[in-house]
Amino acid sequence: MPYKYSEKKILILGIGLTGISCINFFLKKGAIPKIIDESKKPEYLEKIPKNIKYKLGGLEKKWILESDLIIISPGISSFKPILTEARMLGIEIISDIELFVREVKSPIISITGTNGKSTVATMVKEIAKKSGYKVYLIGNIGLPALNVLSKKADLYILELSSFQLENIFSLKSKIAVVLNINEDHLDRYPKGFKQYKKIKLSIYKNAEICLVNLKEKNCFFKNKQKKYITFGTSNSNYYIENIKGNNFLCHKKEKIIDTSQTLLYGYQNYENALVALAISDAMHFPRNIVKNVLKFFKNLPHRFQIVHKNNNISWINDSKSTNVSSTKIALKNIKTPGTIWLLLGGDKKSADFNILKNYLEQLKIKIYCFGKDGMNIAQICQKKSIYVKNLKDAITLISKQAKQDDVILLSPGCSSKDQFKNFEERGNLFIKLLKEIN
Ligand code: UMA
Repeated sequence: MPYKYSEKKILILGIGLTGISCINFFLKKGAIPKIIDESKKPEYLEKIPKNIKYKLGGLEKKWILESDLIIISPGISSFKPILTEARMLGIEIISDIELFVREVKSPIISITGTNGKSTVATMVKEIAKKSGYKVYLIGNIGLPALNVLSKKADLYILELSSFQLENIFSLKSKIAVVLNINEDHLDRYPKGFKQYKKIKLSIYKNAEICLVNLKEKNCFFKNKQKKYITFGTSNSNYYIENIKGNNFLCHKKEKIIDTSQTLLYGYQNYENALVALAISDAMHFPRNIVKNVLKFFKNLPHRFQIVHKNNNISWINDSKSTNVSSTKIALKNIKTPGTIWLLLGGDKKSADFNILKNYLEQLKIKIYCFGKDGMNIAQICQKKSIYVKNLKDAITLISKQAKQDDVILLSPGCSSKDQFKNFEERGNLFIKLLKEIN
């Protein structure tokens, strides 16, 4: 039975990419929603069609409590007291992804994890496309799922954040994977990491095939009724084997890809490619296509990308590092006799940066901490840290001191929202500043 929206009182929370995609969806369904935003000047205000009523500057209680159905944008916490009250009154609160999955028939591959989502999802999309599929990669990657509803598709790849997963109830993935779960977004979850983890693992609910990371305890998931494929450890179905310093992506004792023959950079990208391989096999994509795509796959922008090399000084843009574990991963990849100049800081979202302390103490490193939590982060390894106001000040200082074999790494471990629009703007500024110097 198709869902009927036209007779419902519908309210959308958040005038962003998601909110606008929801308005368009409902108008096509013959329903006229209302929309509200806590900001007085939301970025996408002008995209609201003329016949849609909106309110700005707060979550209008009356509008919320008189609704039948509320669609919540991922950036807005589901745990706000007014939303708890609404739920208790029986008002349905769902995400745009829930609306989407109620509509589509084609298979869905769902990908979540603290780090690596976009890379794995993009790898799989490229492989699917080359295998002849009409495929869309949607969700947290930046393309709202509802925007592709009118297009014909054989397959959807859904990149899902924990924010989106909070309000998805009918997702039935052909394949679901949790890549990893590390501390992130703790400022969002009243019950802390446990709650974040539970929400991430909810991606496996109703999935036909669960792809499970055996290397990470946080990712363990078991349900007797389900079909599993495992990855991450030597006794998994898919694993990485190191033979004489070379890393091979393997499946059941067979070496499939020699990573030294690829353009992949950073161990985390071998792990990402391994998951893409596992998904591709489960989808029966031809192996020769899989191998070819992964061989030529380059790191996505702002994800541990070498953006400049001069006088044997490397500049790495890892602006997508928005949590402390991704900074640790980036540091682990750098093997140099020189000094690492780390740019760290922004909004740490209540994360505990002390987990880096021992590690930083062992490294030949100088840390420039900037942004909202820069001062606080500089305390964890005081002797090696210096607080600066912003990226520009840091780069000016570093450029005067960096020598041959040094690596300048922007891997902030924090959200960029305190000083930038998003991580892309932060990474682009890093590139602009280094180009001015070099
Ligand atoms: N707003 C409020 N109250 C709040 C928070 C936000 O009213 O407490 C309003 C803002 O004023 C703004 C609107 O909500 O006008 C924005 O909504 P949004 O933050 O949900 O942003 P969208 O533009 O709809 O983008 C969202 C995702 N944003 C977030 O999850 C924060 C995008 O992920 C996603 O690409 C897009 O939908 C399409 O699906 C971005 C992201 O930062 C990339 N994701 C996080 C991450 O990757 O770590 C989870």
